[in-house]
Amino acid sequence: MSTYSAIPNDLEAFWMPFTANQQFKSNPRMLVSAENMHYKSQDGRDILDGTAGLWCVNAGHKREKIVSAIQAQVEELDYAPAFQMGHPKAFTLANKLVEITPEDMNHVFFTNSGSESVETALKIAIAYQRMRGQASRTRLIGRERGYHGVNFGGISVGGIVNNRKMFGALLSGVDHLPHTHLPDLNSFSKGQPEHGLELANDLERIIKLHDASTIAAVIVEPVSGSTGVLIPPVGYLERLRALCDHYGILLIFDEVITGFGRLGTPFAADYFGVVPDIICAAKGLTNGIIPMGAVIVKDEIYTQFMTGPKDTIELFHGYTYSGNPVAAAAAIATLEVYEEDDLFLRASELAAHWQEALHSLADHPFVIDIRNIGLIGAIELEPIQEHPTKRAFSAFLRAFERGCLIRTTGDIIALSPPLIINKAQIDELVACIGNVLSELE
Ligand code: PXG
Ligand code: PLP
Repeated sequence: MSTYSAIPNDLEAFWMPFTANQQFKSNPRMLVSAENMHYKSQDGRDILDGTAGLWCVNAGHKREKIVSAIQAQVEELDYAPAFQMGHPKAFTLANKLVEITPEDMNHVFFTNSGSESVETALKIAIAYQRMRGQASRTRLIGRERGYHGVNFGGISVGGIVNNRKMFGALLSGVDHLPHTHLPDLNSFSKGQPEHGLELANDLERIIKLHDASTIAAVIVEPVSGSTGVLIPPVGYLERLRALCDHYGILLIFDEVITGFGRLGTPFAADYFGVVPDIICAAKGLTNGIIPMGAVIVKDEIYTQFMTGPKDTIELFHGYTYSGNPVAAAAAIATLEVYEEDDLFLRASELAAHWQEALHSLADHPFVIDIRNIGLIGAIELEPIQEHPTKRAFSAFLRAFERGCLIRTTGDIIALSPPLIINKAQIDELVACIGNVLSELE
């Protein structure tokens, strides 16, 4: 058969995820290599990475330490069965990880993606309630506009209509909090918006409808990413935490995007000073290089499972690749890089510059909102009448032509560069977007 070619001559076989396949295949955009802050496109151009891949390459591309850890691991132990067998690196990684998680969150279940972390967290929550004698607590509460991956649990608690409407009845026993986007009150907010704390009280309405004794958990992204960067109003997460405590409901933070330094702290839980019962992580755990996710739980949850007979499996759940040796080696090296380069502080060092640079675009054509937190930013554009998403997607294409990788969702440009970005590169990214906005129709 054919040998590898950097230029595939037939694009049909690969059904691309979350992509307009027909459009892409008629005019493909290929990346062929990457280093530090840049991709190289197939036509040889350097592309400034404004999105850390898909919010995952937090330490920048081709980090030598991570590359060699992976190479060495493949040579030493390629695979080990995940069930009823162990290998040292999965334990080393779990220990290393709990050093940077909030206090009292010292137990880790490994998965292979954010979507799997979400399914795992939801299952643990329901099983935990049963284990502690609250078997009637089976309902799961998500939020409008939430993104929790693409598996059935995740799209059920998620709140993005296009991700849900094609896939039938989804999980039963799910309800949703309202989203927190209040453009009339909060547009052009810098950091946490002022208005909207009371939206957390909607949990009490849901509790009145279903009764607290039927609710296992609430799952939210501390900062919603995929839906176009929705930042929690001041006091909102604190209020959710207080209500969950009061009613015996577990609080799950889906930190797939916010974990590993995106806000200038290890996790968003640290940034907001609100500690959930369960954290879902993925992406930055291995710097995006090898698929891996993790679910971190409070000691109390793990301990509850460890009370039964010693020879019985406590949780009937796991993946062939849970704690995979190569992924574990990549994650250990990644955590070392974050530590050595102080990357968890980086977003807070850059936050003020990032905020000023982004908000300098406020007067550009079609800009209806700009919002930012840590090293996350969003520029919301006025949609073209009857053609939502078109204007932002055209910005994405133009930015790529001009040498910058941005992400768009709906008519929102979402930005999340690698944490190694410097101020000059922030200015370059923002200038690129400014030029693109001026060209838009
Ligand atoms: N939860 C959250 C909060 C996420 O952001 C997932 C779960 C699912 O992770 P996996 O690894 O299964 O994709 C995510 C993923 C984008 C974008 O540009 C966001 C994600 C994935 C791809 C693109 O908005 N988030
Ligand atoms: N489907 C079949 C038929 C399987 O045997 C397995 C795992 O053994 C799976 C799905 C689940 O695969 P994974 O553990 O990689 O999620």
